[in-house]
This record gives sequence, structure tokens and C-alpha cells, in this order.
Amino acid sequence: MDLGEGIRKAVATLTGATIIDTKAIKEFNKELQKALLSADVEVKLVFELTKKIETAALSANLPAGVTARDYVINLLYEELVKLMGNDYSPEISPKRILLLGLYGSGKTTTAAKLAKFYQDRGMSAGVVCCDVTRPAAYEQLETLAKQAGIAFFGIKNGHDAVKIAKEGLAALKDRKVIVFDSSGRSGLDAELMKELKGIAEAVKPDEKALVISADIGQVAGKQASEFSKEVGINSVIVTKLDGSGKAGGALSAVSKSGAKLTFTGSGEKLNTLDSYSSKRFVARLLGMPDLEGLIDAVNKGMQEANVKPENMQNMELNFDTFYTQLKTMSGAGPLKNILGMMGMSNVPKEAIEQSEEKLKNYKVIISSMTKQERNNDSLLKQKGRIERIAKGSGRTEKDVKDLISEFAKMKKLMNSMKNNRDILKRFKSMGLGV
Ligand SMILES: Nc1nc2c(ncn2[C@@H]2O[C@H](COP(=O)(O)OP(=O)(O)O)[C@@H](O)[C@H]2O)c(=O)[nH]1
Ligand SMILES: [Mg+2]
Repeated sequence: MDLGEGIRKAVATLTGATIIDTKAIKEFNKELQKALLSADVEVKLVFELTKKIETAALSANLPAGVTARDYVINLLYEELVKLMGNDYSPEISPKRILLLGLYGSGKTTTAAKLAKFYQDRGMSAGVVCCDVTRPAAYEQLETLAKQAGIAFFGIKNGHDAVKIAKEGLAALKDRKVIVFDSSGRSGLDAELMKELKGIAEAVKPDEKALVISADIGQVAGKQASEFSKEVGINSVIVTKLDGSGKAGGALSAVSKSGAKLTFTGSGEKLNTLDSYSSKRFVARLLGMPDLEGLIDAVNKGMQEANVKPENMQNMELNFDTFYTQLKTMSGAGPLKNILGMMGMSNVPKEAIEQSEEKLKNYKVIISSMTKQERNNDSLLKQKGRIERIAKGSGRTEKDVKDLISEFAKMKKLMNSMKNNRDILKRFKSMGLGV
């Protein structure tokens, strides 16, 4: 069972729970501990995390309209993000990067991926093969470089890594980003240390990045500390996230070691390198594949509808703002997932998913209302008004009533959001700034 599955299983124990009591939270934490421990997260970290969730959950007054399950998911999301470390945004600028790490960790593959990453972002890039121990290291990197469309330098059957590094630097001097691949060993021995130091002196890398495979789990933390002490590193790249159930253990351990996590690799293909985001990683674990994409979509929707997030909290809901909001939400597509994540999964689906056609109908109906009616929905209870609006807009009375009922739902939703400081806080932390 992978970590995400285990975590979702823990969350499932809360389905239907109306209150958070000791029994419910203990059961949840038991499953959560199982999931995290089997992903090789350090025992101490696991117990700290579940203790924090327990304390916070049991001392909370559930805000109106929020289920116990959703409330705990919020806490869990926050704590997991803290456990998995920071987000990294790479600076797209000229640089020399030396990759180092143990044998089989994914250095050579990552060298090509990383060079391609920068080249795709406008920095011409190349790779240098300084691995003089592994047979066919030269051919491996040459092939990958060709696939990636990046420059390559190496000396076939060369024995002097420092010499290759120097010549590579000269040969690729017109390239903005140069990535140096190096030899691995089964352990960090004196010979490897000497070789790495020699290359570093020759090329003066802006960055020394340690490459670690996720499948070693929490040992990744020790490895990061060791390389940091012995050779000095600036960053850590964790590979094979796709094939390892221990990625959670590896990422949390590296983060705890104090090393800077910069990229993750998750496949053999060259486009499977991502800048590291604990938020994205945790969102995936919780079954939210592309949270950042969703947030972008919401922001874009708000911009298009000309909604200023900071005004939303104070926005009075009337039929005009209602229309704007519906438009925003329909533009945001899977907004429901975000609301769910924030503890609002009980929002009726039809309140946030409107078809284009329905929106058009709404617009016509709203434009047939008087200004007073648009600002005061209670007027619509008066006899004859619905009939008049239906006639005026060429729609049926049922259409008008449907609209009024959607409006009532939205009003309820907005009120519960206003009364829920946690959700507003969560909106803020996601960059939505409500
Ligand atoms: N599934 C998967 N395989 C990877 C990833 N990165 C590297 N590999 C594979 O792991 C093996 C070792 O990689 P390599 O780059 O040669 O490691 P090196 O010895 O450190 O240079 C190769 O078969 C790669 O294709 C990854 O992110 N995901
Ligand atoms: Mg290699």
C-alpha cells in the first residue's frame, strides 16, 4: 500500500463522524501512524505529528458547516506539509551544477533531466560525463543528451575526471547551464571524496547537488548529512518517487536534516523532473492531483470576472454579485475539490457547477429584475413578482424559482465561509487571499 492510499484510509475512518472525540481521533491516528511508518517516516516524527493533530483536533470547536472529517483533513494537510519541508522555485539563470551521490541513485538520468529543465526555460544547456568508473557511463549520458536535445561532452575511456571536467567546461563555454555528472560508489569513501573535491576545484560549481533515490527511505537524511559534512552540498534531489513507497520517509528525513530539497524525479522519461513542492506532494497524497493548477484556475477565474479576492469576504451577496461569482466558479472548473480540501466538501455540487447555458439563462432573468429586487431577494416572495420576471425574460416561472433557490444556497455557503476563520485562513495560505 502506498503512502497516499494509507493516508486516505486513515481519513476514511472519519467518514460520517459528526464530532471529533478521543475515540475517533485515536482510530484515525492509528491508521495514520501505520501509513507513515510503512513509508519509513522516522518514528519520532510520526508520533509528534499525530500528537499535534490529536491536541488540535480535540481542543477545536467545529466551525459551522464543517464536518469532523474535513476539519481533520485541514489539520493533516498543514502538518504533513510542515513534515515534508519547503517549496523550491529554481532561479532560471546561468549556472554550473555538479551532481554527486552513490551508485545507482539516478545521477546520470538526472543530469540530462536537469539540463533539459533549464534549456526548456530558455537557458541553453549541456552535460559533461565525469564518471570514469562505470562502464558505458559515457554512452549512457551521450544517448540521454541526444534525446534531450542538449550538448554533451565526454572523453571515451578517459580516466581522469578532473581533466574531463576542465575540458568540458571549455568545450561547453557557450552553454548557459552546464551539469557535471560524476562517478558513484557504494559508499562515500576517501577516493570518491578526493575525486569530487578535484572536480569541484576545477569547475567551481555554483551548486553541488546530492542525488538520492527515494527507495532508501529515512536513510536519505543520514546520507544528506554525511555528504554535507564531508564534501559540502547545497541541495538534494530525490529520484524515483514513482517507484518507491518510501518517498515520504526520504523527503521528510532530508527536510529534517536541514538540506535544501530542490527537485524530485519521478520516472525514467526526461520530462519527469519537478521543482520540489511539499504542498504538491502532500496534495497528491491526499488525492488532490493538481492543487496548484486548481488554485491558478480559481485565480484566473477571479481575474476574468474582475473579482478582487480581498473584497470577497465583505462582498454583499445580491443577484449581481451572485452572477459574477457563478461565472468565476464555472471558470474555475473543479473548484469543488478545493472547497472539499478546505473542509467544505458538503457544498452542493449544483451550487458550483453551472453550465454555460444555465448561466446565460440566469443573466437574462437577472436583467429582468428591478434594481430593488436584485439587491433584496426577500422582495421576490411578494405575489406576482416571479410571474412578471418570467414573462419579461421569456423564461418559465420554474426557471426563475430555480435561480432563486441557487441564490439561497450560495448565500448559505457565503455565510458559513464568513463564519469560518479556518477556511479563510486556508484560502489565504493557498494564495487565494479571501
Ligand atoms: N522509475 C525511475 N527510475 C529512475 C529515475 N531516475 C533514474 N532511474 C533509473 O535508475 C537507474 C539508475 O539511474 P542512473 O541515472 O544510471 O544512476 P547513477 O548510477 O546515479 O548515474 C536507471 O535505470 C534509471 O533509468 C526515476 O526518477 N524514476
Ligand atoms: Mg551514472
